[in-house]
Amino acid sequence: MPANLTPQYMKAEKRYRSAREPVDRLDALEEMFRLLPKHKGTDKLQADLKKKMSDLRREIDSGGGKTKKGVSHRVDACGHPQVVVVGPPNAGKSALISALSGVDLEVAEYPYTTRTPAPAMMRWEGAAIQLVDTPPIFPQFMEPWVSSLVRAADRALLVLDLTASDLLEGTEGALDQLEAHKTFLRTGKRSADESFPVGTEVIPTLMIGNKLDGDDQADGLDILSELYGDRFEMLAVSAKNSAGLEELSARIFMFLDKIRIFPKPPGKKIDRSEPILLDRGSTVLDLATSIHREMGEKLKSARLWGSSGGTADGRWVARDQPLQDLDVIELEV
Ligand SMILES: Nc1nc2c(ncn2[C@@H]2O[C@H](COP(=O)(O)OP(=O)(O)OP(=O)(O)O)[C@@H](O)[C@H]2O)c(=O)[nH]1
Ligand SMILES: [Mg+2]
Repeated sequence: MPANLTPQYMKAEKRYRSAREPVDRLDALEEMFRLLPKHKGTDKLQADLKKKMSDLRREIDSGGGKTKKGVSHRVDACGHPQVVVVGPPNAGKSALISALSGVDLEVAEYPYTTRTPAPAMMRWEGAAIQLVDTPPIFPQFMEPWVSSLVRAADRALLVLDLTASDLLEGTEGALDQLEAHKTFLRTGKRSADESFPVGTEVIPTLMIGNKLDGDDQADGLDILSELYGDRFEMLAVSAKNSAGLEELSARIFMFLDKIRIFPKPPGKKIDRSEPILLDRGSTVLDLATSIHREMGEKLKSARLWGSSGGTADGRWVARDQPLQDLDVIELEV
């Protein structure tokens, strides 16, 4: 037992030992983990706590706990595109999401700062995109629900610390853990002649090299490009000094392959501040249905102001009219 455990830690441990319900035991374990000094001497204890927390979460998720309150790890995107952010510990996932979204997330220099998924909305030219922060993936350990989050998302960002001495081990470890849960990350779509184990999901992912401002980042970039250049498109950024973040925001939007449509209520002026995002190839009817199913059923026709402007602006179009990025539509029901 490491000597430098604090009285607060011992108190949390006592609470753990006397707790009966899995949720209470988990709560106490999480507090113990938070209070545990993180250094080499506590490596074994850290791993032991992580394993116990993971077992308990599994037990609670499968109905073993009396109450599931507070332990669901699903994140509702509320109709917005969802991009999940994963990677090894300390890569700067939370710092990057904070910088992109303006939401204040916990950032710290020790690993495993983030414990539960945290949504944060980023905007790119008015388009709202939900980013989801996740706990780190270690080469020997990943919260099992992280892979479910990734599989449910539209896209993923794999964030890496370009200055890390264990950059390769951390990258490979994270990819291996996800693959063990049938979740394969890569930038391009799956090609027809590839084979994966049954049930594997391929999640379109950008590789993000973070800490571009730090020492030795150039070596990290070279290593990643050489080893993963064929599998991932890579962007190098600094969450700390915002280098590359504008390009990254634009790239995330393009990567989602969405179009922005501005719905115009009849009789009102055109307002281009809050677009609705639809899949490329969507029609007027898709727009109506995305606003409300009943709206789709009742839709008669629509007026369209094209993104490129012109004399036909405000013309009547049919329900099956394909939409273009930045079109303005007035729905007639
Ligand atoms: N130099 C530099 N440091 C950064 C940058 N981004 C994050 N950091 C630092 O890296 C450490 C880890 O940042 P976090 O955002 O907590 O990393 P994380 O990936 O969310 O970590 P976990 O939640 O533990 O997985 C903190 O000390 C940050 O201040 C960056 O762009 N440059
Ligand atoms: Mg974090």
